Amino acid sequence: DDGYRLWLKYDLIKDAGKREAYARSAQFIAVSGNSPVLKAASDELKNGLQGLLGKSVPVLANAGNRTGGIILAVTNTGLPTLNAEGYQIKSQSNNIVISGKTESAVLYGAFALLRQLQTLQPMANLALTSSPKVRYRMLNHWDNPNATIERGYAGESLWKWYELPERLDPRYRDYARANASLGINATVVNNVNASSRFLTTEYLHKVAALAGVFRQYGIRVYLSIYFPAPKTIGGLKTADPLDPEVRKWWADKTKEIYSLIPDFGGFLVKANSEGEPGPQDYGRNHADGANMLAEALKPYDGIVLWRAFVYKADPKADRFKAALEEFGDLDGKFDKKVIVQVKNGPIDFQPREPFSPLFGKMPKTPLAVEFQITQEYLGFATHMVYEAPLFKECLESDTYAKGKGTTVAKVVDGSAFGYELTAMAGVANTGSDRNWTGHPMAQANWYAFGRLAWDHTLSSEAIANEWVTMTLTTEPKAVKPITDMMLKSRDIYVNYNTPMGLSRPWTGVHFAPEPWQNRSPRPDWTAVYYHRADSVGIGFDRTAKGSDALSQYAPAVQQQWNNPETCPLPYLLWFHHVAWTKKLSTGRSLWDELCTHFYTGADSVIWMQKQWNQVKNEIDPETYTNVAARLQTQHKEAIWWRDAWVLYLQEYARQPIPASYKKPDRTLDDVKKLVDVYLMR
Ligand code: BDP
Repeated sequence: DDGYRLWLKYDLIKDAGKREAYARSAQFIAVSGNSPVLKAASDELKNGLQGLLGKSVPVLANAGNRTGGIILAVTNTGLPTLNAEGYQIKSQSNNIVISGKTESAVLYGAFALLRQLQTLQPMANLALTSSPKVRYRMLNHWDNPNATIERGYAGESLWKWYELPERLDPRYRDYARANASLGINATVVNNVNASSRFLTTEYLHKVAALAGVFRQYGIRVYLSIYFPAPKTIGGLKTADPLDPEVRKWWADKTKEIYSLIPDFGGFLVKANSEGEPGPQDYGRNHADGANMLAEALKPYDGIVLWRAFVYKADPKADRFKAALEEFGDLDGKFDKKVIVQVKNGPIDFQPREPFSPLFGKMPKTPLAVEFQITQEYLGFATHMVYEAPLFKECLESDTYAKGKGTTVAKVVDGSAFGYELTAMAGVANTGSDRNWTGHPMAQANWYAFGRLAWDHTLSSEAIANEWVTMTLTTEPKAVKPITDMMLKSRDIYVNYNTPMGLSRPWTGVHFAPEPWQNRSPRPDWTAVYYHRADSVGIGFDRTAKGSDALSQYAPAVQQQWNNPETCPLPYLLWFHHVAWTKKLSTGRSLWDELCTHFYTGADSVIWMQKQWNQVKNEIDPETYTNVAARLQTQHKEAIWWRDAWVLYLQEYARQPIPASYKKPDRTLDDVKKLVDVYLMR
């Protein structure tokens, strides 16, 4: 198995009894009309059932008096609780009726029914309803025109720009199927560090060709824009968002886009961020920039996603505070068509961050949460890190913005402040590798993001269970150990990589440990800026005595995190500079506690290897060997991380490694030499 089919495998169900029972309820598929979306739904059902049941199921235009089949119906009656994309699957007069108010809803229902079968759930007396909790469920591809992917670890871009628009790689359709199976309905096809090229007529035709494939699966295409495009491709002298000519240029360009892509989704913008130009270059603010684009989109059904990932090169500033400092005052100033897209944490997709303080602080501005699915800071495509617990940790964090229980999820899904536009974005981990994601287990992260974007109340465990059952094995005795290791994998990674609130211990490509890194064009691009180790202790003081970033949170949150005694240990060093000798709630000193995390983290990878060994006979051999080898690398690198940290920090802490742990059998210099190899050009 080369992994290409993802979780849509549709292999024959082994249990003949089950197969026959299912087959009795799936004797035909009835679908009226032949719209492309409904055709996609019935094609998927037909192919899926063929595989799962081993028999061909006819597609009829009308069920007539027949029973024992599956009926697809777009209808407005009898579905009061569903939103436009929600579906119902109901056993009715000896048929299974999949209904929804739109064609996309029915398509999602078709995938949901297949999932029932793939996970061996009963098919009798069905009464399932489900509506997505957010409206825009998006992937952000950081793909460049030259086919490279920023922070991509699974090959090149899926989009073959030089072949488009004439040749449509069959893979585009499979990509769309996979997304639709999760309910993902939006895709930004190019990097946020955007090239102007995508707004040229030449490239818009290529983008339109992709949109043509995705449309059939309920997916709209979006573009990241280069803010100065009116200059670079429009020949204007300025890109000032208040300049009438600039505004006209965007209005005309948007018109052109919609003439080629009538259901174009809108623009994603990274501006005045990490060197990308933006409205501030002209003395304007983020709202001025976003509102100009919203005005251009006004005649159409598109939106602007304006990113809040900003931090100025101020040597005295705390980067943690930057986004709220720039965006807080703009609350209420954005056009109705604008969503501000906020990374889950205040810094930058670290293995563990507290939630971004923007959530809860911008009641009048719809905020989307942006997660990173690609494992830029999570061991690339080599380390196994199941990300659902990371996503959930953020979504379930309590902002206390409107009293207890105002979770980030409720801010994002609009229930807290009544946002009209709601969105969740994930930076994609897909690429041209045959198995899409490089690490076979990383497919689960794409899956988990999509499922949570649809319904953030699903548990990490339920999602892992589904994914393993659909993708790797239906054997319960194998599903359990794999799910176990997935659920623990994120904490294991954090333990050897950035425990207790450490962050950003690397520079460059974000691969090798470099906690000693102290030279860079700006201080917040060094590692020492973040951990602040000295002879007394370690950690970033963000209390009132330090940067006071904590004051950006609601009082109830501050209360918990302000005091090192009550601050949860996983966040401790995010907010406090703690003495090496300080006794913690665990009974250990800070130094001993840190060592314990580094050592247990690295040792836990051996536990993961054992879990994986156990399931050898239940897993496809190619996948088994692939993952086993990656776990070997992961173990080697986990020890590398551990050694780098303990040897480096020991120079400040001047404490022995706890007696229960074996001292590293190399010196700090040895580790540094190893890291240097990865930094060579
Ligand atoms: C950082 C990545 C960088 C992205 C940036 C962003 O290292 O490649 O361009 O985020 O989100 O984590 O804009």
